[in-house]
Amino acid sequence: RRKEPALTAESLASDIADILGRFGVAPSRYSGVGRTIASPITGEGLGTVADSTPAAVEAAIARAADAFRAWRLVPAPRRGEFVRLIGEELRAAKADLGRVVTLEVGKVPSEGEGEVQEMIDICDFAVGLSRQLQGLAIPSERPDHRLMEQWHPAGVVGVITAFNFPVAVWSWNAALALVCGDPVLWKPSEKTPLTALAVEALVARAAARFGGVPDGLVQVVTGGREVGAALVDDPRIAVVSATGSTRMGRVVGERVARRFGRAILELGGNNASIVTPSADLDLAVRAIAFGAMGTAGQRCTTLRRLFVHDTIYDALVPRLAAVYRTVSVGNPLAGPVLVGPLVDAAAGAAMDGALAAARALGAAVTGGEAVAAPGAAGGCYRRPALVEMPAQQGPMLEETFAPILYVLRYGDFAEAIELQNAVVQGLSSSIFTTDFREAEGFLSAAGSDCGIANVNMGTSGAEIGGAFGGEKETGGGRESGSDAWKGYMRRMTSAINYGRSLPLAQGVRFDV
Ligand code: UN1
Repeated sequence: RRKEPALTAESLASDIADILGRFGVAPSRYSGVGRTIASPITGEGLGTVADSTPAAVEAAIARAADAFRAWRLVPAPRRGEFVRLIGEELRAAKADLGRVVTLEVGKVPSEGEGEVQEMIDICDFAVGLSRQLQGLAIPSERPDHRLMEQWHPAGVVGVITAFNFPVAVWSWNAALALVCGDPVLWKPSEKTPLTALAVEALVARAAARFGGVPDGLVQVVTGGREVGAALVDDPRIAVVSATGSTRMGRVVGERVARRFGRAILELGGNNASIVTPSADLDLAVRAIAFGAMGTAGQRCTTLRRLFVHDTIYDALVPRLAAVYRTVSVGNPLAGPVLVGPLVDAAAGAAMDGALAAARALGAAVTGGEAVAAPGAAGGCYRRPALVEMPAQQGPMLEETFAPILYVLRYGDFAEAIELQNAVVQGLSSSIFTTDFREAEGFLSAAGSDCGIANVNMGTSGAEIGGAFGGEKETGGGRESGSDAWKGYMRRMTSAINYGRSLPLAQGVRFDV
């Protein structure tokens, strides 16, 4: 069905307009007066999207608050049926929506489609969950009493997402929020509103099939920081789920806390892997390559630090360097490549700056240079960089959103764990070992301090079934699977007296 690879600005723009048109997005939404949305592939415009005005944001919040009053009364399994229909629309649109992700974010096609698969998966998960939002029945200490808890919808959920997973992260939040009884108001990254408009249209299709979805249940508002701030500060928004930098999350967390709202924060990562003497190096090389170079290093879970035991350093690191020298980098539309563009020139400059800082500290760098991509001169392409560091310092302590892997030797296992935990971020981590003491030690309370800790695999590419998020400056939030749904509901504890007397708890006497 696909035409020849679209390489000119006009053909990219018409490609995306074609898909959005088929989804039913009104052309005025992506081709009127507004911000120009550039494709990272060519640096040229895909369309224009107007920022929501303050009045429009206010109206959207009000509509969402109204929708809450109705949606919270719909039985949860019925709410699940709506999410099931969203999942169906996503299945049918997987190739097209994946293509929109590729055009707007520059992801290689399999990763663009993989992101849509992640949305489908969380919809399936949420459908099942819609029949399992269970509370507890708790033994009461008083005779003829029952103690129980229920989970009720929390209210409107504001979802602020980043450019790098422009649709999957929304779906982790939205699929749960919708079955939990909460309307969803989405502010996508100002770099990626087109994917959001595409998803909004697919949700509208599902809503039409469902019938009776309250107006304002799922909405998109577009724009920059001010639009996000309007959601963050509004007491009608019960939960603010924000993904992005630690700098952004600190502001969001403080402002939501000031009004006693609830924030779910998924912020920076500086993820590490440890390679021990017993590791399967073939497996480790592939896992490290995908973790560090996949998505051009622009995942919050990207592998950024590697600690390699002295005794295997010379067996592993030259092999990795060979991969870094040869991995295919280029225009993801022009042919199969593993590494596509960085999101924009600023990301390239940040990468260059981090590499310069590492070199100044004495690092040896393989790769990192600009790559010319035929037919995509305006895109920002960089060969991933493998950076052998003399010590863990400087840029190695920061998250630079680019494909840079800092490598350091270690001597003993305890030192490796200490190095891995010695950063402010705490998202993901992994160990390569066939020694069960090391594997279990890494997963123990004295091991990795991250929200995610894997064995014999990389740091990225989490499945939706687990709770996703991290500790320390990663923000502490959990989204997606396991019991992350509880973040989208309020807990009600109830004691019920079915007797004829009034025994007080703790044996207190109060006889009036
Ligand atoms: C992100 O980069 O914000 O675990 C999310 C992963 C993906 C999600 C990444 N499932 O790498």
